[in-house]
Amino acid sequence: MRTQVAIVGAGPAGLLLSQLLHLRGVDSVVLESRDRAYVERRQRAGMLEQGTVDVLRSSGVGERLDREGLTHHGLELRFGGAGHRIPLTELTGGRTVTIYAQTEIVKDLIAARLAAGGDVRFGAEALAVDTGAPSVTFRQDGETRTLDCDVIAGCDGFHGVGRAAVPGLRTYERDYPYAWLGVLAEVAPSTDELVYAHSERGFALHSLRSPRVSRLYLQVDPGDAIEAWPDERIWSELRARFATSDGWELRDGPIVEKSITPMRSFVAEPMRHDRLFLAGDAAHIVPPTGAKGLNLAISDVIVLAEALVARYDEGSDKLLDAYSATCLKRVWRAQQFASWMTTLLHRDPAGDSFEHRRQLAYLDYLVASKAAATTLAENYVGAAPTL
Ligand code: RFL
Ligand code: PHB
Repeated sequence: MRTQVAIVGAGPAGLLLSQLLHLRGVDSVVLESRDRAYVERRQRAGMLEQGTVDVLRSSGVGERLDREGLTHHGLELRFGGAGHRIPLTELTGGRTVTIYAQTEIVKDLIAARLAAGGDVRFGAEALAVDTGAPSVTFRQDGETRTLDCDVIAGCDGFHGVGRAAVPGLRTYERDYPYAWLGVLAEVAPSTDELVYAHSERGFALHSLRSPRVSRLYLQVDPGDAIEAWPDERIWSELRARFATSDGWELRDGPIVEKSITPMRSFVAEPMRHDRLFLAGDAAHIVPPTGAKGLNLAISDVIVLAEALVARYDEGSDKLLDAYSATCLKRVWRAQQFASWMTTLLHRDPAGDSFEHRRQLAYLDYLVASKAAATTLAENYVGAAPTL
């Protein structure tokens, strides 16, 4: 078997890369260890930067996104029993963010690749990558095969095999003493815009999926088992953390999915070795508070697709050689923002009251100062993807 670009992983990074290359006449094969239903159902991100929306549109997968995506012009910071709106669009020269679930992006991209005759293989687990040959050994239907290629794209997420093939990798890591319990509930959202709530009981986030489905998150202990959180306890804790002095009410409804995710910051450098290029969660993880993970994965593959096209069309390796440094600049900016926003909003489990007062002082400043609010807004909406 042979292709130009072997892509490991059918998450948003691998699928969009395959689509971008296809549109520019470059062949790829996508190898995905899970089955299609699993990758289409895996509940994750939902907040898209404008640059992400723009690239999905220009890649021919924006139709449903335009119909069903929810455009947002602001967000709410809630603390001390009151809500404060940060007018994102006003503070960023007209930029917006869009709520459209990662599951839907993945479905749209898979449908587009398959409709165009693309080779996306589910149940195909990459076992090893040879960065020099280059080739990927994978197992599908009980058979072990080798995919030869010009270039390998390691889009196989944090637990994939790509990163392990980079010798001399330098990693930077930070763990946080909290985790997120995420729930998907069949109930109309109680808010039009996202609510990031800081409270003495811990952080909570009210996000949305559609006019009838809400997505909510709760700061929990990283050691907590999901069994410790029956639905009733989740709703009562959410109610307590979102409570305002003006009687705002949280609507509840059936919880259809819930899971606990640890929080970490992680960067692996460089994002390239030989003919292997890492993209998305394979190379970096951000805590979800700043909503940057999916957007970074998309931005990596935009850079990678342009660089590969320059190589095939013009014979130039200049952009490929700059790939790692180009991506890492944006990655570190996002790391800084995500860890800042995380530590600003979460409760210190040790109950450090100095830390709590420091957070409240900064939150007061954020909503009182246009300069401070603009810093938050600019980072939240994200810069346009750059090459
Ligand atoms: P993915 O999505 O993990 O996809 C990797 C794919 O590779 C497959 N794979 C393999 N395939 C073949 N052979 C192997 N050996 C393989 N090993 C792994 C896996 O099965 C999988 O299909 O990585 P990708 O494409 O880099 O995408 C990254 C995003 O998924 C991630 O950054 C975001 O979901 C993070 N994130 C958020 N990002 C945002 O931008 N905005 C958000 O609002 C946001 N919220 C979140 C989030 C992540 C969360 N969790 C659960 C981690 C909220 C949560 C709760
Ligand atoms: C989501 O809708 O899943 C979401 C939104 C904002 C975040 C994290 C997750 O910061």
